[in-house]
Amino acid sequence: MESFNITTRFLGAGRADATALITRAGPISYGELRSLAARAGNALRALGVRRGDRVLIAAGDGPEFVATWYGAQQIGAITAEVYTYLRPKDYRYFVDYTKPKVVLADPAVLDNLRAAGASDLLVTGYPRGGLRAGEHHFDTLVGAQSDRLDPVPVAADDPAIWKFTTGSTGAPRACVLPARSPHRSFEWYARGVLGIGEDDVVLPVPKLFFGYARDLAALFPFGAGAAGVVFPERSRAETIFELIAEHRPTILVNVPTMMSAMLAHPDAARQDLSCLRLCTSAGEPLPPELHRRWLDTFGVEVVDGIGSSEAYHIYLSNRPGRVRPGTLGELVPGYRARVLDEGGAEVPDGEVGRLEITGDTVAAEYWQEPVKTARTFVRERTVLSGDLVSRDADGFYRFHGRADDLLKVGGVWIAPAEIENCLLTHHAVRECVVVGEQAGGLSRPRAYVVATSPVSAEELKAYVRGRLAPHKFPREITLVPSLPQTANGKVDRRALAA
Ligand code: 3SK
Repeated sequence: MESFNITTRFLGAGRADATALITRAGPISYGELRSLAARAGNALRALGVRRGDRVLIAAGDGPEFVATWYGAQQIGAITAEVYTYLRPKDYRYFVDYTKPKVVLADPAVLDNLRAAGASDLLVTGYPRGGLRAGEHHFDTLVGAQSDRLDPVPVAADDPAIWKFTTGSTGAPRACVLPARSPHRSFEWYARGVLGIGEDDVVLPVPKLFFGYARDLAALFPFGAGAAGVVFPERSRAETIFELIAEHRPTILVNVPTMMSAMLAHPDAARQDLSCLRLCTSAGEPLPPELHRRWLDTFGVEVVDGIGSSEAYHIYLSNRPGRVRPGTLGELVPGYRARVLDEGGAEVPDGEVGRLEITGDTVAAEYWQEPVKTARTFVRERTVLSGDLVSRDADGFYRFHGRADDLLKVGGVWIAPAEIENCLLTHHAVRECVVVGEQAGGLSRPRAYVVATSPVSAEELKAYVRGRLAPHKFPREITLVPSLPQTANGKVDRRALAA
C-alpha cells in the first residue's frame, strides 16, 4: 500500500547535496534537513508524542520550525501552527483547543505561552532566564537524537494537518486535513499551475504559520527538489527587496497588502526583480488597479488565485502566460466548482453566487464543531465557501466579496469590493477598505482610505458617485495613515468594522 506520509513524498525528493532551505544562517541541504527532521521526530517521540497526537508550533520561521513540522509528520503526529505574536489569553485558547502533546516555542513567545499554562515545550534559541521544568532546549534534545527514523505508514485519509481558520464569528477553528491534501495540491496547483521545478527558489511574504506560505515555501518546493527561503523577522517591503537581491528567488509568494507596500516604497522603481518568473497573490482580493501598478513598476507576472484552509490550498487561479487581471483565473484541474444561489441551485454564467468546491484536498471537518462542519462541508470532499463569485462564459472566475461581508443598504446588497476597486482608481488612493457601520439602525458603507497625496473625503465621495450606481457610494470616508492587518498580512476588516 502506498504510504501518504508527507515526509516521504516531500523530504524524500531532493538530492542529498541540493539546497532545500535558505535561512539567515546559510543554506541547508536536503541531506541536512532530512537528518534534522529525523532527529526532531525522535525528540518528539522521546517527549511522548505518538501517532495522532497534536504538535503545536508557535515559533518564528527557521530550520527548527520546518524540521519539527516534518519530524512530527514522520512519526504520524498532527501539526498545527499558530501566530507568534499573540497574547497569553489567545495562546490559552489554542492550547486548550488543540491539547498538544508538545509545543515548539521560540524565546519571543515563551513568556506568553507560559502565562497561558502551556507545558511540555521544545524551545529554540536561548531564552533569558533559562528554561523551567517541562521545557526542553531544542538544540540539546534534538542534537542528542539519532538521525535514523522510518516514516510511519500513513493512509490517504488519516488526519495529518490542522489549519486554523478564523471564520465569521471570530474564534479560530481547526480544519482537519487528511494526509492526501498536500500530495494532491502539489500535483494540481504547484506543478500543474505554477510549474514548480528543481530550479525554483520560493520566497514567501507571509510567515509559515499561514498555510499559504508554509505549503508554498516549505512543502511544494521540496516535492520538486527545489528550495524555499525562510527568515524569522516580520515581512516589510525593504526586507523582501533585500532577500530578493540576496537570494534571487524565482517565485515570490505574495499578498496584495504587501504588493501595495512594496510599490509605496521610495526605492520601488530602482529594484531589480528580474529573477522572479512569477509572483503569486492570494489571501485577499487583488484590486485590478494594484495589479496594473505592480506590472508597470516591476514587470513581474502576477498569478492571482484563491484558496482556503477548508480546501487546503488554491483552487481557482490564473495561469502563467494566461493571466486576466481582475479575475481569480480558472478552476485548478482536479477540482470541481459550482456557483450556487441561496436555494442551492447553480446560477448561469455571469451571475453571482456562492462558490462550492469539491476535491480530494478538502478538509474532513472543523475540529469538534459538528454544526459548523455540517453547514460548511456539505458533502464528501466538498466545501461550501463564503466566497461570492461569478464565472465568465470562458471559465474565468471573478470575486464579488465574502457572503458575510456583503452590506444591505436601503434594502439592496452592496459588495464592498466594488466600492474599493472604484476608490483605488483615484490617483490619491493607495489602499482602502469598505465596511458596514450601523447608523440609526441602518447599515451604511464607510470607507477607510490611505492616501498618497492630499485629498478630501468629499472629493472621494464625489468620485465614487460619478462612477458607480447612486446607492453604492461610501456615506463616510475616514483618511487613515495605514490599515490594520491580521497576522497573515490580510487587511483586518473585522477590526475596522468593530
Ligand atoms: O487565503 C487563504 O486563507 C489560504 C489558505 C490556505 C491556503 C491558501 C490560501 C490562499
